[in-house]
Parts: sequence; structure tokens; C-alpha cells
Amino acid sequence: MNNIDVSIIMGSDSDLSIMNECAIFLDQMNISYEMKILSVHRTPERAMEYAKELNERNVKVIIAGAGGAAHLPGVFAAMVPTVPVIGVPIYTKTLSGIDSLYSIVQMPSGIPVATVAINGAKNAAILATSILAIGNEELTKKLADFKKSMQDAVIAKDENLQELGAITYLNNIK
Ligand code: RP5
Repeated sequence: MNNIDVSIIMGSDSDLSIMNECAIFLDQMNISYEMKILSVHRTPERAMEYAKELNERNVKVIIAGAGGAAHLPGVFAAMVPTVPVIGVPIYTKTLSGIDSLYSIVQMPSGIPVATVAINGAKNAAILATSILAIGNEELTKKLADFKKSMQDAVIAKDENLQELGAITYLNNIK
């Protein structure tokens, strides 16, 4: 079994396009991960096996995305009790992802899932990076550089707005 820092799990391949945003960010940060489709409803035994496996590996963060009756993050928080779990509520057509959000965020006391916004997969990866950066100077620097580049982008936009005015600015970004 290979060592990885982050396990990215999701309930269905219909979650993959969103959850892949985690992979893109972790790649940018050079953080090792693996991705798996696992359902605590449709493949309960397989999910339990993988949870057991994670307990034996040195995985540092689990990111779990699920939609609807989204039990995957909570069950993994219960089954892998010493590893932080970040839950990503996936948007649903029926209830706009509110179902996923409430299912993931309302964990009982003692079994937390750090829940990001609906479809907030990139933020889940950023939060995972912050956790992994504790005591890791190189990763802290990479994360700080990323935050700085975000700041610079906002400042550049404001400078553009001041220079062009709102109408020209909006015409330019159409
Ligand atoms: C959940 O059910 C999955 O996480 C997914 O978001 C949702 C719908 O799954 P599919 O019917 O698209 O496979 O378990």
C-alpha cells in the first residue's frame, strides 16, 4: 500500500467533476492523494474495508464528497476516528444541495466533520493543505504564495476598475 497524505472519496462518479477540483489544487501544492468512488449506501462493505485500510495507513486528511442523503463523510469520521474529515456537500437538483449540506454538517458531538460550502471542493483542498502545512515550512510557504497570488489578483482588478470605470471594465470582461 502506497503512502498518501490525502484520501479523496466520493459517493458516485456524478460527484467526480466537482471533487476533481481537490485533485487539481493538491497537484498544485505537490501533495500526494488518491481518489475513490465509494458509497456507504450502495457499497457498504467496500466502504468499511477502505475505512479499515485508512486506519492502518498514515493518511493525514480525508476529503469526502457526497450528495443528497450524504452519509459518506460522517461514516468515515466515525470509522477513521483519528484522521480529520472534511465534507463537501454536492449540489443536488432536487434540493439544491441543502440536503447534502445538512446531512454532512449536523454531526453528533464527538464526531466532527469540517464542512465546506456546497460544491466547495477547492476550499476542502485548501483546508487540507493548511492542516498538512502545520510544522511543514515548505508547504506553509506554498500556501502563503497561493494566498498572496489571490490578493494580487483582487488588487489588480481594483486598479483596473479605478482606471477604466465600471462600464468599460464590464465590457472588457464580457
Ligand atoms: C450520493 O448520491 C452521491 O454522492 C451522489 O452525489 C448522489 C447521486 O448519486 P448518483 O445517483 O448520481 O450515482 O450517494
